Amino acid sequence: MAIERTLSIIKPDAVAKNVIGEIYSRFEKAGLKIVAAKMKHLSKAEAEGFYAEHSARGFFGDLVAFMTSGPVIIQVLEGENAVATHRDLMGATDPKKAEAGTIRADFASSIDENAVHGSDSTTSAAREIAYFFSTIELAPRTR
Ligand code: IDP
Repeated sequence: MAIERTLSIIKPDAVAKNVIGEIYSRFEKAGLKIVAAKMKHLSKAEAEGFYAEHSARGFFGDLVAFMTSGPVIIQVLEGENAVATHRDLMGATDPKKAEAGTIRADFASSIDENAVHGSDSTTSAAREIAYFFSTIELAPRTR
């Protein structure tokens, strides 16, 4: 199996609910390593740039307002099939449709405030990781 990296964001609703540790614990139990991480309060321009592919959608303004409503925790996760493993842990975009035991089923309240983001492909992951982390922040681990 391929070792991949993926970008994860714990969104403002989950940070406000004080479940950062609970979510990190799920990553670790699934064999995903946190190889880079930061807390950040996104600017409007940063949120708009990150979600640029959704700029024509009706929910774009609300999405940007939500993502800038409080601090987020952004991390790079590494492991076997990290993109799919992480998407499985997250559950469906709409928490009402998310499988029991997933992060969104347990911590998200609506499709607008759905607790976490995860890259949907290795191509997106490469773009999203580079959007938030510099090369030096992504230095390979020696132990
Ligand atoms: P994902 O986060 O599960 O990958 P995407 O389709 O990439 O889902 O959408 C990005 C984010 O935009 C979602 O996590 C959600 O917060 C928001 N979003 C997506 N679809 C809707 C919608 O129909 N109404 C409101 N917000 C939405």
